[in-house]
Amino acid sequence: MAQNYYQKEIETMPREEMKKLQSEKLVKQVKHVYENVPYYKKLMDEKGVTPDDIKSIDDLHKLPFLSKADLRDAYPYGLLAKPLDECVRIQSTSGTTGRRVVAFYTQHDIDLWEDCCARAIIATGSSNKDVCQVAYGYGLFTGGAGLNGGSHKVGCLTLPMSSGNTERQIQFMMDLNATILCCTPSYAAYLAESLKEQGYTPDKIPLKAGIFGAEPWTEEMRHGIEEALGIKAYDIYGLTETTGPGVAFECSEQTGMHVNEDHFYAEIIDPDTGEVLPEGSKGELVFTSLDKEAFPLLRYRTRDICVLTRKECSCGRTLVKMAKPMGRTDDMLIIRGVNVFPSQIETVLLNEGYQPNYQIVVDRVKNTDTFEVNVEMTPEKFTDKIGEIIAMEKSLANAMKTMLGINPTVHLVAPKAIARSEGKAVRVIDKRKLI
Ligand code: DLL
Repeated sequence: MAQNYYQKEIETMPREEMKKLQSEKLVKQVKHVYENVPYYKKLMDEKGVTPDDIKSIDDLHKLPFLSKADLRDAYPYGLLAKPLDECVRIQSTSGTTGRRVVAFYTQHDIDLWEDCCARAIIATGSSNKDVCQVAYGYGLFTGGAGLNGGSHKVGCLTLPMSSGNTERQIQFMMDLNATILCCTPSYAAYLAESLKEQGYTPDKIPLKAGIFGAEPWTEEMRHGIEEALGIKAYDIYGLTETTGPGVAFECSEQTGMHVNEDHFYAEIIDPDTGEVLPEGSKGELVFTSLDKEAFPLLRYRTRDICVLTRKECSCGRTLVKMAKPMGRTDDMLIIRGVNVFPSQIETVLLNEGYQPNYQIVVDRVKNTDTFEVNVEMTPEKFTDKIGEIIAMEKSLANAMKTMLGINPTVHLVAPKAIARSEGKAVRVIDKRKLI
């Protein structure tokens, strides 16, 4: 297959040249952050490192890490490196109170982010002749905005559908002959099922490629979607803290995602010791924004477990490749594309006068995540009146929806009904087998 690149010079840059480019950017970036972000300057001072110690990308390991806890501490402006009047946008994670991450962008940051998404779109063999249906959520979530911007850059006719409203998605897909679909893999699978139910066979579906990410998905799921829609399905990775989707993207080889490493330098570390691990080792993925202006995180610990490889790729790109994330070092779940921490459920329960005796059960039925929370009634709240139980379940589910942004089904169970564990409580039963 003839290879298409959006920014060929960068995407196929020889290793040594890339290292030089990264080094130049890093030296400038560390100075920018040191001078403009007192929070990070303090971390560097505590570690006894100054911008003068950073002469090339080989010195990166001298810098301190940043974690989600730092983002929380510094919320909302503590890691901002540009005056607010130079910022043009915020985006935010799907998480909520306490865990919310707010990322700021200058126009330059938006531009480089959209370039990354454009690289991902072009890598699927698409061009300005294509019609790109963006069915990721628009709004604070980065999925819609990122792919929308990338699609504009490529010059595709962009359908800014946002997520949900399956009937309308199908109507526009068919009437406007959408050729690229961007959404979460679970929504792609759901759309595929709905299309089938309406009698559309793959040969009647105009799509040729899908760009799916924001949550873990398996090779089996990929094959299922590819077959059902008659397309090639490409993975895309990213996180709000670094920009959003497009930090890494898949090419026609479909053996991992090329990291846009001229903007985001990737390291794999031992999550326990922080030691940088050699290529091919499994560990925690860490990113450094090399040229973002407003929210330039250095050595940000993603908590995603991953492997990096520099094996030659048949697509001609020299950008380092990351494997599909293989899990997380924390307890974050991704349910219907939304990041959920068990501690958020706990907070709701305590706020609502329950004890934190609960169990989350997640499954995937007909390609949609189910999300149930079993909660013990306290002796004080105990009742056997069905009407009261239903009202209490509804009210708890509403409180959880407010906290999480997605709706669980809450089941109240009798006090002491949830098995007590002798060791760590088993809070989550995830039956989805995503890895
Ligand atoms: O999910 C950004 C995104 C939007 C990526 C659209 C791809 C497509 P957050 O909500 O901040 O940002 O969640 C980031 O999602 O640390 C991973 O754990 C997970 N994740 C993202 N992409 C993938 C993927 C967006 N392709 C967190 N495979 C990350 C597995 C993924 N996990």
